[in-house]
This record gives sequence, structure tokens and C-alpha cells, in this order.
Amino acid sequence: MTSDPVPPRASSSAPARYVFVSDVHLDEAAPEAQRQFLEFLRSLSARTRALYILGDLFEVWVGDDDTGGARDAVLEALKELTGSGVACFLLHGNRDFLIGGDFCRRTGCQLLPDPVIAELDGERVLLTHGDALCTDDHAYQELRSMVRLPAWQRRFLRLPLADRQLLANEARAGSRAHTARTIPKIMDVNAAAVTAAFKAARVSRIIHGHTHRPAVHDALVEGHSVQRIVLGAWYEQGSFLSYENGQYELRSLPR
Ligand SMILES: [Mn+2]
Repeated sequence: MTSDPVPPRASSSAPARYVFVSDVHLDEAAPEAQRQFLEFLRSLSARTRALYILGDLFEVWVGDDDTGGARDAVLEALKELTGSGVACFLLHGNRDFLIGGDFCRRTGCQLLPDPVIAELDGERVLLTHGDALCTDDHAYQELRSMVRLPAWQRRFLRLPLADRQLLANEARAGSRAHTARTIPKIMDVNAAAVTAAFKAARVSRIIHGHTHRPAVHDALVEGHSVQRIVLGAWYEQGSFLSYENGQYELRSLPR
């Protein structure tokens, strides 16, 4: 089931600020990043109408039973945020595509399909994690189409938790090796895939993450001005985008 990607505005005095993050990559091995993200979540409540998490909130997520430890604090903080009236929408990333219904029930977050169109103050904006745009990385795209199959996921989720964690660690090691031997341009978005996404969705703005190359790219597609906003990863510092009154602002949070 898909939820409406924009929460109804309770009144004209309700906050109209939207915040976007991606690639937080929360990991027990990086407590500083988690501390900063939890602080960031607490800073949102009063002024924000909706938070969009565009994938890879977690470094790894092998099923909704993979909680406990430091993760519970994240789930708790999200529940507090949604409980305070801030809508929280979530897209799957390539690390946490097994986030499911239990996670959503525990946190009040709503899972959206990828890609999805959100209408912000009347403008249709395409939101996506961004990995599907990296079409030059054939090895990755092949892996992606396999692990996104419902049958593959059902089989994987039937394995004991410890086995899933072990397999995920192996996959991460494989991913690190792939990244190390692949030239960086291959792992960026493909220009033709981006143009096709703008045209297929009939939008003039795309917001995504995944590539860890935060930037605002202005371009022309068939004579129309378009903009692609890329969110940064939280490995070394925080990164977020805020939108309010027609203004987008891409910001980093020093750690
Ligand atoms: Mn990613």
C-alpha cells in the first residue's frame, strides 16, 4: 500500500517546511554519526511538516527483526518525531531495502515506492534513492534486479537472523571491493538515465542521494530548465536539504 507522499496541511498556520536526507548509513560502529542524526531529528519537530528519508538510513538492514542495541534509539527517535506531528516518509536504499511493515508500525514512518512524485506547493518533484540512475554500473544493476525480486526477498527473510547478518557482511565486503576497482564515473548517475527520468515523470526537479556527491545541478532537457539536487552522505558530516516558500537549501552539518 502506498501512502500519499504529502501530508494534508492542517491549517494555513501549519509549518510548510520540508526536509530531505539520504544515506545516513547508521551503523553501531559509527556512534558519532548516530548521535548527530538523533540530534538533527530532535531539531526538526517544531518547524517541520514532513521529513523525507531517501534511502540508506541504515548501513545494513536484513529484516525488521534486526533491531536492538543502538538501533532502538533510532526507532524511538523516529516514533517521537512522527508522534509530534511531523510526517516521516521513507524510500528504500540499496542497503536497507528490507525495511518493512514492522519498522513502519514501530516508528510511524510511511514507506514510499521508488521513484515517487511529491507535490510541494503545487510543484511535482521526483524523489528517488538514485541507484537506479547509475546505469553504467552493470554489475550493480544486475545485483539490484535480483535482490529486489519479491521471491528472492521472501527466501532471504526465511533464513535465521544470524545467517542474514553474515550474508550482509559478505555483501558489504563485496561492495567495498567493487567500489575500489570501479572508476568513480561508473558509479555516478548516467546522464541519459537522468534525462529519461525527467521526461518520463514530466518534472523539472529530481531529488536523490546514493552517489554521495552532494550538489545542485542545473541543466536543460528539451529546452526546459531542470534541476537535480543530490543529497550527501553522513559518513563524515551531516547533509540535508530544506524546502520552504519556494526556496531549496542544501546544507551540511559539521560534526
Ligand atoms: Mn545508496
